[in-house]
Amino acid sequence: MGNTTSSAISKEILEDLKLSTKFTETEISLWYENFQKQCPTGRITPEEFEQIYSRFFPDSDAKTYARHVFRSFDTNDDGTLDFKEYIIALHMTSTGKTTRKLEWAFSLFDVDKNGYINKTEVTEICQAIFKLIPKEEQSKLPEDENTPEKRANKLWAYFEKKDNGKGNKPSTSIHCAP
Ligand SMILES: [Ca+2]
Ligand SMILES: [Ca+2]
Repeated sequence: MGNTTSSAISKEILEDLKLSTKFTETEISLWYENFQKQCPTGRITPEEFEQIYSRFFPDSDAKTYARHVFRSFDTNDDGTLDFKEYIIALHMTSTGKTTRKLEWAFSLFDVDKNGYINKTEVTEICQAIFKLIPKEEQSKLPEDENTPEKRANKLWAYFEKKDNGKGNKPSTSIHCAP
């Protein structure tokens, strides 16, 4: 076994992640090792991410949704997920606090990343989510939300009620580093 061949995680990233996720140093280091094994390049491409998602949803089309999720976590917009973005994603979708999850949900819906959510964006995400639901289960959905459009209308009505229809901005900024 060769030792010290894999580069250790940088102190700066480690400290940063400890602060923003509350994962322990050991946890982060372990994930880093795994990440490097699975992703020797240190970056996850959208295609790789789609494959990961497809494994979770073998009976449906997870591609579109995976692409949106990928975009929402690619905070520096370089078209790949690096280790830091990946850990934040992991944190957000598993153990994240509700407020954090809301921030993430916001960035998921804000397709063009302009800081506002419009109805087209809500419809787009609802369509992507619908593709995750296997056909036979779609037919069992309640009458008022059994199509992406109905679901989007419902969600949009909820947003409008909250914000008097003036477009929706998050109360806290989404992508600001500590
Ligand atoms: Ca990135
Ligand atoms: Ca937008």
